[in-house]
Amino acid sequence: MHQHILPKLQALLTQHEQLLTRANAPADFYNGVYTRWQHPVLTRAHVPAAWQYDFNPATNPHAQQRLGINCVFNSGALYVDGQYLLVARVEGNDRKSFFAVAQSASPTEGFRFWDYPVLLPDTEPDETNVYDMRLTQHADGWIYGVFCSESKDISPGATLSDANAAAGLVRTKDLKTWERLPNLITRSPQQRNVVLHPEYVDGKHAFFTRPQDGFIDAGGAGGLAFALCDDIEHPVLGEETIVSPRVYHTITESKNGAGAVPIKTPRGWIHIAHGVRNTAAGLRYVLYAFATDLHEPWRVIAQPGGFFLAPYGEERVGDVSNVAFCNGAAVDDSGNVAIYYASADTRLHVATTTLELLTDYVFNTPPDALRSVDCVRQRIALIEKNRAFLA
Ligand code: M1P
Repeated sequence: MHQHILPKLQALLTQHEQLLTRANAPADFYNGVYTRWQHPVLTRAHVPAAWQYDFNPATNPHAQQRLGINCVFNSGALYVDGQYLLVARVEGNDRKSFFAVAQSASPTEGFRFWDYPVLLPDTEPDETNVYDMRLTQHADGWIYGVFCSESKDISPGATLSDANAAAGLVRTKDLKTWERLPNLITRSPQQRNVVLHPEYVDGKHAFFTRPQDGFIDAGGAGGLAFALCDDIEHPVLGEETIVSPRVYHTITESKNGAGAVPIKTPRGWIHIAHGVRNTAAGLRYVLYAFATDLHEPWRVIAQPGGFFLAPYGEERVGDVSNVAFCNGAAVDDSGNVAIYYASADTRLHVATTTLELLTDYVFNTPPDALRSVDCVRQRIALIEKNRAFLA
């Protein structure tokens, strides 16, 4: 029992502790590729009350929320020394996002935010919003965070809502002290969903990028790309080569983008990315997976057709409905993989799998046949193959 705290705030602390100690369990969903879990791993209810309420009865006699939290979602992820570390996107009621570290010894439950959110070095005066940090444990010894650094477009003719997206860059050894490096300079007018590859390529830092013409619209930009950087402390990217293109009448038609940091397996790098299509109800975001060559990580060597994970059940509904988004996965020493994905830009879930299952999925799922008639042929071939087993 805390002394001198209003009863309502005491009740909030008790509820919060109950939530943080709640057990999670596999959900009633099966596809043989990954396990979904019943409860999200982070929601706005996981954010400490001390971040939202003034606990002094003299200045907050009605126990009102002063700085509300709207949602917790897209999160970078690391597995270090038996601990799962998430750098989540937390959004206040004021629409501004910021980063906060949550930690657990379990991939699926018990995540607690550290005492304070991350205060990034304030080196970009025009920056209004930051979000979607990808955490890369790089071969150079640093942990890098690459995130979207958004600023208002103040060029002549720009409307009130026009904005510019750039890739912000920080590095740290402990997720506590952050060194901010300059925002990436790329040849694209807008840049979001940038991921630093964990190994050097041709002796250089290598990035997966997503060139785009507009803040929201990809425009003429071709898809998820790859580029090299000569000097990480003055990051200017060279030519961006398309790795995973947008394709008509597929899950990537409107746009796509890199998600989690590529996962190394004996057969290749496995990528969990997102693809976007348009619908009468707005954009639909799903996750898809592919593999690239171990030595030429820009070269796709396996591309399953369709989505890997799409919003399911209650995941469909939230602030931005029909969105599944991933910017972090953690792999433990035994090859267990925790894929952290957000639903509807509102809360963060986990899907658990293994390197073996992911590899099977990526290398043995048929590619998209691209035309309905060929998709039916593909399915008939599967049915024919199964006849002997079902007779
Ligand atoms: O609202 C869905 C997602 O939209 C953006 O992704 P993209 O740049 O591919 O359109 C991001 O802002 C992401 O945070 C968000 O979840």
